[in-house]
Amino acid sequence: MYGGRFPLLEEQILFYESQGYLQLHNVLSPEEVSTLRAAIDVAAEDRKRLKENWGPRVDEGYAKVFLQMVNVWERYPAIEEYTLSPRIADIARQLTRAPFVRLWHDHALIKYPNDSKATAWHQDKVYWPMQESGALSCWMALDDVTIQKGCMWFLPGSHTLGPLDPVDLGGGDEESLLRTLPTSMRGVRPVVMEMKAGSCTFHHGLTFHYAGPNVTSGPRRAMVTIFMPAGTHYKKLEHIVGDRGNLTEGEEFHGPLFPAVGRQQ
Ligand SMILES: O=C(O)CCC(=O)C(=O)O
Repeated sequence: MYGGRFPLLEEQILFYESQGYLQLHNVLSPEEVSTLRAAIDVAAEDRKRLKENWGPRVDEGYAKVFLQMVNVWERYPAIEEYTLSPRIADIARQLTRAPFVRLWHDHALIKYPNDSKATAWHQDKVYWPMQESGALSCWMALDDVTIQKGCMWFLPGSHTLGPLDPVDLGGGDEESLLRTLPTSMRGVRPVVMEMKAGSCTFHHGLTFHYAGPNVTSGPRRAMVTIFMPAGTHYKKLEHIVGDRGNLTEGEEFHGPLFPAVGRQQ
């Protein structure tokens, strides 16, 4: 499962480079989607039954944004097969034009039906302990996602702004972006990423993104994998996955906690 390559056109890579995101349809087959979705459901059930956290210690406000289970690939072989899969990692490699990429972490993000808040507009890179800005996320829809379901939105070209201040992820509403953005971006319209399960988006770590609350009667399950281009260096910064790997300031990411995936063929 999840094998093979998903070759991109040069124009898709150029689009990603200029806009900071790319949407790709039918990356997973229906069978692959249901296998991964079932594995995520098992993880969510186990987490509840075992009274585990598997994510950041969060306050009430943040908990309503989504259920976040971090580094689930290490706990479930069925999820590991997806997270380290050549197909997804190779798309990340193509987009970053690197010889290979390394996994930073994965996380399953579930917005439960009629019981969630918006994910505030934010940039990811400002929370990541990396010196360079090339890392990116794959947001894989495991349910059909619409605006009502809490799909992703991007602000095209916002990765060119560079890192801005971190925000309170639990405190955002649709208007929050307008208050935080530099005036140069105020005329740019956010783009909405409705899509079918098995389709995904990739976004650059500096691209502003948002997801609304899930106001439907079914869950919004997404599997997110974050990749760093080869040669990314560690920067000391507190992060939800903890200080993994005992890296020192300026050291290149390496080792089994950050496996090299998606090597050039
Ligand atoms: O799924 C969401 O609500 C937000 C996801 C997100 O912020 C991310 O993948 O970086």
